Amino acid sequence: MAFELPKLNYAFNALEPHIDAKTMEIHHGKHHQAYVTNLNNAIAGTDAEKMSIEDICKNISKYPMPVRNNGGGHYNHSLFWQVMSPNGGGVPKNEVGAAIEAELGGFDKFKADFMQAGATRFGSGWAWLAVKADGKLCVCSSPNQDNPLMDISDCKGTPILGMDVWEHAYYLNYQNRRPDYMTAFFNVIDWNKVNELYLKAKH
Ligand code: MN3
Repeated sequence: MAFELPKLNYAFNALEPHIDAKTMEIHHGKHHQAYVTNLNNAIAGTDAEKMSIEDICKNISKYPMPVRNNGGGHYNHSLFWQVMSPNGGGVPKNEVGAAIEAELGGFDKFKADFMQAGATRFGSGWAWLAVKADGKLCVCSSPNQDNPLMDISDCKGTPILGMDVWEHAYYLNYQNRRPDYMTAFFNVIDWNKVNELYLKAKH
């Protein structure tokens, strides 16, 4: 069973004005689709065809670079679409919100650290909120399409929130203003979904 491009739960224009429809359409239909197509080509005829994308990421050191880049691209974007919503934004009042207060110094400190992770990621990559093996939250970033699930990652854990800071995620609307895009991203974060992923990752 080949990997497939997941459908979005909302229209391309649903995240406007924070993320514009054209960016969403190209990002999902062209960029993510290319990761899926290239991943399927890279694993054709190998055991990875029978594995979940999570298990491929966890064992990524065993695979050649095209699997790392495109498998990461598929996993990362699949998460990215899910953690955004037209009804998103605000400050979480649920379990993950409590954990951010207790473990990351409060929401404002978390937001500053998360945006700093995205701002200081030179070139292309991702900022992450992840649950570490000890069940505690951490904020980090990764280059290219790497992610905290990968065995080669500097920061390891289960990602529950990912922010794409590749230029293709924001350039049409924000040009070089990555900080403006990151500020806008906070207006579409679906904290209900992040909480769902948090509770699942804790067990
Ligand atoms: Mn992207």
